[in-house]
Amino acid sequence: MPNNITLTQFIIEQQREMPGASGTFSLLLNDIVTACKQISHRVNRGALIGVLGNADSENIQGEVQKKLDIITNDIMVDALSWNGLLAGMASEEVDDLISIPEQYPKGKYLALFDPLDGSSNIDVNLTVGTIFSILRCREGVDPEIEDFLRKGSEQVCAGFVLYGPSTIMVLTTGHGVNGFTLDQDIGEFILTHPNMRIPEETSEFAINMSNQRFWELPVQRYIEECISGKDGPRGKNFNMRWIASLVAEVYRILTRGGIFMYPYDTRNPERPGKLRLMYEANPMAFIIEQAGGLCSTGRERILDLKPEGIHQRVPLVLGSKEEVEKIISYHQQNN
Ligand code: AFP
Repeated sequence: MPNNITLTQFIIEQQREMPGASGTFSLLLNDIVTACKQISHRVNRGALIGVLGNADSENIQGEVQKKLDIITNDIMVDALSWNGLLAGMASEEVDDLISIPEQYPKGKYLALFDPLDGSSNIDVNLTVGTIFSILRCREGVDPEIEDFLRKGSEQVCAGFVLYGPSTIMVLTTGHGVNGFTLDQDIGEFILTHPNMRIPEETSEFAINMSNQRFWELPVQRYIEECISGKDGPRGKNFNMRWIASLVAEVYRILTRGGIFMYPYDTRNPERPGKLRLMYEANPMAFIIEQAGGLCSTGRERILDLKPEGIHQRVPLVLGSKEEVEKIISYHQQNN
């Protein structure tokens, strides 16, 4: 491959190594890339084009939508509707499944996405991102909810794009994790972070400490031990980060290790976590595991969960292997 490998070249090369691959997947990925470039442009222009602030609507989660939540959702849907590669879509911002318009042919994949993760950060000019997950679908059918409700282990591809100081796409198709930086001058994503691996050991955690009183004992114990630092049972000092943007937290963990938690909390038994299985936990779990980390609810592997609803929420613990294993063991000891 040439020195400056574009994302398209990379995917085509990967497909050539897979016997029987038809090449349609690289076309689908191209359309996701096009959508994310458009989103990157809108996010970057911000106040100059009047896209900041709230819209007058709520999503199915009861959260007030930002104008950019709606704009970015429309960009994704428009970019992916026409190509004949998808059988259907689902978005964190849309209550129902999204059908492919009648005038277009249907394909063999399903796309699920959170078009603008961390959007509460948008008005304060912090990092946001787009998360996506691709599943295979029975061919020639109008997909029903059951076609979407598949375990994360069945994903064929997952990725996210980070709109930060640089725009970076992180991608897995089940053969490791690679990162591509958008070269704004030529409009192409270039492979800049090949074969990303999470350091196994770390001393950095990310959790929303304002929820501490609602956590279960295993998480209370883990955080208490981290905070007691050198003098505590861990015998070392820990650092803490909280960006309130999953894409940014996961990118940091991929780069320098660490652990992220949005654990089960006792506020509402109907809502066992904050983050959504299909749009956030599953794609991030696929990426994290492919980079050598672990991803769990604290009790079960995320990729093994049988989804019960398209907008289902789950507790999420992800990051460096040793730390996630420790939290899982604290949950086991507490049972
Ligand atoms: P928004 O997209 O509504 O900003 O939520 C972001 C998010 O789903 C995830 O990216 C963060 O990790 C988490 O929520 C932040 O939650 P807190 O608001 O509790 O800090």
